[in-house]
Amino acid sequence: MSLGTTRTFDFRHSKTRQTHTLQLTHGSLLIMQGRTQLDWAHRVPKELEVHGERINQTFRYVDSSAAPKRP
Ligand SMILES: O=C(O)CCC(=O)C(=O)O
Repeated sequence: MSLGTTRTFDFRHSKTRQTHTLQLTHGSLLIMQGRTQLDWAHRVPKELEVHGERINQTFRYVDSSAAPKRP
């Protein structure tokens, strides 16, 4: 849940390197379900200038058995 200033949110697929970008506007609710957390990296990229404040509230279910294996 995003509250406040709009920020960019990026996804990059771990194998194909396909990317998606979206804007998290005030009141946005982003749900990452299925394999999203396993197959995609995500970030709020640094920006040179951000005007205003933003609060992000994240709820996570952590399933350690589904974690990717380290090489
Ligand atoms: O600030 C955000 O919306 C991103 C939060 C995030 O990437 C995370 O909780 O993993």
